[in-house]
Amino acid sequence: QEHATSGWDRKTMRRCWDFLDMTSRSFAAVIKELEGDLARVVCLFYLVLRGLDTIEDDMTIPDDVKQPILRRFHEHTVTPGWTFDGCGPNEKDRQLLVEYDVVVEELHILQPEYRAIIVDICHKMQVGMADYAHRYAIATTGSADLPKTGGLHPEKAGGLHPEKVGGLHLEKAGGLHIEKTEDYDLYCHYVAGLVGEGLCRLFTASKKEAPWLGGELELANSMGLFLQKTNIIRDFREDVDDRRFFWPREIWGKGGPVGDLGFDNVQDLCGTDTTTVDGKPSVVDRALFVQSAMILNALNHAPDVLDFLRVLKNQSVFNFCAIPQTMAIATLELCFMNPAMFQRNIKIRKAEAAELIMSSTNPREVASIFRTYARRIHAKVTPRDPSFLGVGVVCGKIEQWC
Ligand code: PS7
Ligand code: MN
Ligand code: MN
Ligand code: MN
Ligand code: MN
Ligand code: MN
Repeated sequence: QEHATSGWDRKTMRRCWDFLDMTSRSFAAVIKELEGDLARVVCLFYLVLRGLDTIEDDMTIPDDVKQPILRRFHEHTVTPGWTFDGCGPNEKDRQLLVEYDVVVEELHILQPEYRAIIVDICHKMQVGMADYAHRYAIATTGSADLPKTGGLHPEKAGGLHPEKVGGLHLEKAGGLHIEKTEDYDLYCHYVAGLVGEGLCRLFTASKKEAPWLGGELELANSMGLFLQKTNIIRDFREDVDDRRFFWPREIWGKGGPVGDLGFDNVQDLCGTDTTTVDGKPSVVDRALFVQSAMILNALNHAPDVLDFLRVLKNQSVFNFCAIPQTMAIATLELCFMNPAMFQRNIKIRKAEAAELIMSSTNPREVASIFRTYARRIHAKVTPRDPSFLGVGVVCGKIEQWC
């Protein structure tokens, strides 16, 4: 049964399993452990979104080239023989797109109900990615015609087209920047909240989870946002070096949650000056206060995560959902008050990750892991930090959760 639904008898599906190992550091193991046909279905879902994300991430593709590829990706993904070799040589997952026809072929023999969910989520995500990439391209070419941000609703945000904006020809290479906290949440909804929604719909379609799980959009969104925000916090330096500014100015700028201690330029958060003048916090201290505000913003999703995990029935689905979440809270604790995060990529220790994988087996255990990390975060926050009270409140909520 397991063998039949995993597709090991087909050359194309074997290549897809190879690509899962090649493109995913964290998800490959938990996806392969999913029960029955869910392993293959989620593997293909992952590869479709990984393909799309590889195009989004490639900052060497100019906006006017990237826009039409992103906006038609849901068509390409079901077009027999479609491949793409336009990614730069440094794009780590470019080979997946070079041989993308194997994913297309497997999607064609997938049950139509599963395929429809995958294509629908892909379509919604590509629109969001294209709109955000394009908004940056306009901002950096100096046009005053910056699209209105806050009002962009996921369903309505399909209307921007490169050639239509102020008659500008956009040659600038890619990049991305976010101004408002609500734009940050919407971007994260597109690239991760929608993944949560799609996964819940796939779980429901497989009959391994309740019929109503596919409709739990709010909690599914929080599951994605908690992972995505953690990734964006940890990868700050790498992303800034690549011209990706995900941290909203509303949080790191002056007059935000850190008030006068905010910055004028986002790059300045990487400063290493530790001198205090007339008792004013140093650059390093101010950057840590901004970091606290970002981590507090992410931690606010933690109660939803614990609520979500409580409703799952299937053990393999539980492990798949829970392990990335416990890794995420451990990563937030590692980043909290850690100035090294602004200089290089920091990662939780192998032994700590192994311990988390082994103990993320049921809702009570996961809540206890969250409690442990919440306490460690609470113990590190200083009363001088503008997020002091907020961190205390959310850590209290996590500790009280039962
Ligand atoms: C289908 C498992 C479980 C209800 C490629 C899993 C990149 C954090 O910065 O690879 O590119 O290296 O570290 C994943 C909800 C999505 C959200 C999003 C699809 C949880 C394209 C994961 C993975 C929902 C956009 C990968 C969101 O991080 O990033 C499947 C429930 C892809 C989940 C991206 C990020 C995922 C991400 P980077 P990573
Ligand atoms: Mn990426
Ligand atoms: Mn991306
Ligand atoms: Mn982009
Ligand atoms: Mn990242
Ligand atoms: Mn990465």
